[in-house]
Amino acid sequence: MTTNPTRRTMLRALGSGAVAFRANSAFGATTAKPNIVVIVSDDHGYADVSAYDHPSEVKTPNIDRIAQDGVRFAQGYASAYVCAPTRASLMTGRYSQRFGFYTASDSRAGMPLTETTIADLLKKDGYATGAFGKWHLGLDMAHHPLRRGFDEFYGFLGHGGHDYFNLKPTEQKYDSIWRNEQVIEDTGYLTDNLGREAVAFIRKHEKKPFFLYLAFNAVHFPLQAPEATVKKYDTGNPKRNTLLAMLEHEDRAVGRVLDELKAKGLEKNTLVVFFSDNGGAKNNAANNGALRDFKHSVYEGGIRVPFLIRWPAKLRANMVFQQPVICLDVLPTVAAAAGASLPKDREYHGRNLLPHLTGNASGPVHDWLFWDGGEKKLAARNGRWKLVSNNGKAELFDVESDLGEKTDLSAKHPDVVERMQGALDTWRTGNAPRIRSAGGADEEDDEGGRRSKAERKKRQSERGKR
Ligand SMILES: [Ca+2]
Repeated sequence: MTTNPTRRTMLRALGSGAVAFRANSAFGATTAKPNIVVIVSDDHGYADVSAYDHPSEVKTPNIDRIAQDGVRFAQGYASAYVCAPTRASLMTGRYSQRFGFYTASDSRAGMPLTETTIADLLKKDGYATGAFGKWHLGLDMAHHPLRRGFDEFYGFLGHGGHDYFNLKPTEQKYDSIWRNEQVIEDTGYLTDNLGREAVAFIRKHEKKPFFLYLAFNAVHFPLQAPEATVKKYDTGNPKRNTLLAMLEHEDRAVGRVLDELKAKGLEKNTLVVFFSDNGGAKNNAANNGALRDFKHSVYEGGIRVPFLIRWPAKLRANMVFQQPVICLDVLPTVAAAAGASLPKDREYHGRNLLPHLTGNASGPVHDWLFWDGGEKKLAARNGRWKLVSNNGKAELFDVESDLGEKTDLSAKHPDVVERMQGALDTWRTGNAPRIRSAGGADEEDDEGGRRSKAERKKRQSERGKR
C-alpha cells in the first residue's frame, strides 16, 4: 500500500477513538464505512463458475464480475461438506465444531444463542442488516434471523432445500416463506424473488452502511427452473440442463445486485463476497472440475468451492490469490473493513484477509485448516499436505501437485501422516459434543423440501430396510 505515514497515523487515531462520523471525516468517501454484501451459493460446483476452469456450457457473467473487479481464490474452502455447519461458521467466524454444530441436522437445535453473529457485530456498529434466502441455523423463533442480529428477513428457516415455485404457507412453519416474523404467501421463482428482495434492501438503505446477506438455496435440490430457461440448454443430460438454468437465474440475481450498487454509486465502497457453502452435489449434476468427489465428502470436491471477493476502493482488480482461505475468514475480514471490533471473550478461528490481499502480509493465511463432519469423515490441511481420514483410514495427498487427490502418499510419508493426525486430534479435543436435538435424519435435513407426513414415514421405513 502507498498510504503515507501521516495519513496512516491519522487513520489509526480515527480507528482507535470513538469517532462515529468517519464517513464525514476529512478523507471523504474513502474512509466511509463500506457496505457489505455476502452472497452464499448452495452446492455450487467448483467448475460451475466461469471465472474458474470450467466446461464450455457454464456461463456466469455476473458472478464473474466479482472476480474481474476483485480477487478470485484458487483455494477457497467451505468449513463443511454440507450446508448448515458452513453457515454457522460464516455467521460466527469460528469453527462450528467448537459449539457442537457438525451436521445439517444440528440446525434443528439451532446455532447456540451464546454465539455472536456477524450481523450482531455490524448492527452494533450502525449497519442496517438484512438476510434473504436460506437460514438453516434454527427452526424456532429464538433462533430466527431477527433474533440473531438481522433487522429484516425474507426466506425460509429450514431445512436444506425449498421448492422454487411453491411459495405457499405449509404445514411446517419453518418450511414456509417468511417476511420478518410472519409467514407469507408469495408467487414467482424463489431465486428471482431473492434478487428482488436484495435490490429493494439496497434501495431502502442506500444512505447508510448496510450488510446484505444473500443466501441463495440455488443450486440445491430440488432441480427446478422455469421451462423457458431450461430449454436454452442442450447438454444431453436433462438434470444438467436444469441445473444450468437454475444457475442462470442465480447469476442474473447477482447481476441485479451489482447493477443496483453501481446505479446508486455504491460500487466502489461495497465489499462483496461470494462463495458456496459446500462442493457441488453429484445428484444435481454439478461439475467440480478436476476435484475429487462431491458434496458430503472431505475430498476437495466436497469442500473446495468458488470463492470471490471484491472491494474496488481497497483491493485491486483481476487478482488470483493462491493461499488457502476458508469461509471462517469472512467475519474477521468484514469486521476489519467495517472497523467493528471483535468480542474479546471468545476465540476467532478465521483471519482478516485484507492485509494478505493488499500485500501487507505475506506467507500463508492459515498454518492449519481442519474439517470434521461428525461422522468419521475428517481432514486437515497444512501447506501442500492434506490428510483425509474416512472411517479411520488415513490418506495423504500433496494437493498442490495432485489437485485431483489421485495418489495416496501416506505409505511414503508416515512422519507427515503422524504429524497431521496429531494436529487434527489436538484440534478435536477443543471441540464440543454434538448439539443435535431429537428427530430427523441427517440426509433428510439436508435435502429439505416439502414432504407430507406420509412421505416422511415411507422414507423412514425405507431407510430402516437399507
Ligand atoms: Ca449446500
